[in-house]
This record gives sequence, structure tokens and C-alpha cells, in this order.
Amino acid sequence: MNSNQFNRFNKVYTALLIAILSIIASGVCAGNFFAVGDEDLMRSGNPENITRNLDCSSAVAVELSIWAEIALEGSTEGIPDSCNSYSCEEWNESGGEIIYELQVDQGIILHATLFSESDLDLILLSDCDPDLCIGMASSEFSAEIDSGTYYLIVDGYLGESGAFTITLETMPAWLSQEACDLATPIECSSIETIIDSNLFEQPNLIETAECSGFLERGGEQWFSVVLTDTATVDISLTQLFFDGAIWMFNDCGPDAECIAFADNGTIKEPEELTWRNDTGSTTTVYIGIDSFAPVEDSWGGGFSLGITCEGIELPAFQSSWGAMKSRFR
Ligand SMILES: [Ca+2]
Ligand SMILES: [Ca+2]
Ligand SMILES: [Ca+2]
Repeated sequence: MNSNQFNRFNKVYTALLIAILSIIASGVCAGNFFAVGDEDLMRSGNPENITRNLDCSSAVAVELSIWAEIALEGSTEGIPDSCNSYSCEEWNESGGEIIYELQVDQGIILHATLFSESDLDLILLSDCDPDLCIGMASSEFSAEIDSGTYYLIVDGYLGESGAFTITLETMPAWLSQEACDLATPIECSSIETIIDSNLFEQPNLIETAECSGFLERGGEQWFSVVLTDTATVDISLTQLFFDGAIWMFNDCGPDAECIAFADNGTIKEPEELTWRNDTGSTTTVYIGIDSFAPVEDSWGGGFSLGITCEGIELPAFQSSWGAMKSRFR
């Protein structure tokens, strides 16, 4: 498999996974859970003697708000194994476990990354019960969760134990206001506006939404266009070295809707998106250029954006120029 094929495979897989998880999530679990990089994981099944005596009374409390960046350090060395099986995966988690009680004050996307020399895993539970498993990951996950109390467990695969660090980063479960505030307004017309821009060191304000099938973990550049009723906007993303994506939102904040999304090509492949304003009124749309993975430098983050609009109704004083001239005769 060449790297493009691999990336495509990887993305098709993650899209499938997200689709499956959202079906499961709607019935059983709270929110979308996405384990990063676990698709090639080879694991043996549950232990023969299952023990599930999870005790969260001495869990370490962690308060999580939006834009948190928390590092947790610990070690499971010498800690007894109270629970060796969780309902999400048939992994033998016979190492000792450390439990964190996450107190979440509003809907967030939680991004957790585990660093360890030992084969430790992360388990996210919606309550202190191995059957109420939201997801498991060998090193990294992203999960959309509502406000409430959750339990994050560090456990050891096949009896492993050792020191670890976990970073917890959170972002809003919606497009944050910053995206709309930072958006560059584009005067859109039937003559294509071409903008050369860059994703390097841009803030990552959105990773996933209902319209998207992928987790877009890079930072974005935002643009805005005002569309009168029935007008159409055409966006093309070209001359890029990353795996680009295009978002389109009608606003920012919890009530904003993702109205269109494109991520059909893989690395360096162009993306296109068209949207027609059939809302019945003039609408400002926010266009985000994103990347599947964060770009590493300004060379890798460059892109060219083309924006064309058709059918934009000009304000009355411009469209009735003839009428205005006649007034001065
Ligand atoms: Ca265990
Ligand atoms: Ca992003
Ligand atoms: Ca793409």
C-alpha cells in the first residue's frame, strides 16, 4: 500500500468507526468516542477468570471545563488488580488500575493521551461500572461527552504496570465563538476570489461535528461570506500539502449548525464544496479550512482557496444605479 492508499484506508476506517460508534452511542453510551491509532491493534481476549470489583471511592477528582490542559502523573506499580475486564473491548486488563473521577461542567470534546513505557490502556466509563464503558484506547482518544461525572481508568494489559503521564485537553463540543470572531470576511462575487493562506500555528477550534465523518485535528483558517437568499457559494481548496477539509457553519456557539462539509481527498488532493442559501433570508456562512492532522511547519500548511458566488443580490443603491442617476437629471 502506498502512503495515499494507506491514508485513504485509515480515513475510510475512521469514518466507518465513527458511524458505527454513533449508532452504538445513540443507544448505549454517552457521546462519540474515537480511539486514535488502535485499528491495527492485535489483542487477545478477556481473561478466563473475570473480576469486576471496581471501587471508585478513592478516585482522584479532576474538574474539566472548556479549554482545559491538564497533565496527570502516576504509577500503577504495586497496585492490585480489582477489575480485569470492561464491556467495550475484550482486552485482558489484569494489571492494577488507577481511577480518575472526571467532573465535567458542560458538553465538551475530551482529548486524552497516555504516555507510558508499559502497556497501559485508558478506559472511559459513564459511571463506576465496567459495563458502563464509553470507550477504550491503547494510548489516545477523543470523546464527545455531556456534563456529568465520568471515570477514567488507567489499567494494564496482561498484568502490566508502570509509571505514566496522561494529558487531558478539552474543547467545546461545538464551533467556538473564536472561529466567527477570527473569520476573514470575503466580498464574494462571480469573479473568483483567490486567497493564499496557511494553517501553521492556527488554533484547532473544531475537530468533529454531525456533518463530518472524520476527526479533523489540525488548526483552521476561517472566512465568512454573506449570501443573500438563493445565492450559491463555490469553494475550492487547492495547492495544499496536507489532507485538507472544508467546514461550513451558519454561526458559532452551541446552536450553530454545520451546513456543509467536504473531506473526500487524501493528502495533497484538492477539496470542493458548494452550498446554496435556501434559508429564505440573507445568511452569513463561516468557512473553515482544516486538516486531518496538524501541519508541522509553514511549508506544509500552505494552501490556495478559491471562493466564487453566484446569484448574490446587490443592495438596492447599487442595483438601481440607473434609478439613482435619473434622480440627478
Ligand atoms: Ca485491571
Ligand atoms: Ca480542526
Ligand atoms: Ca482531504
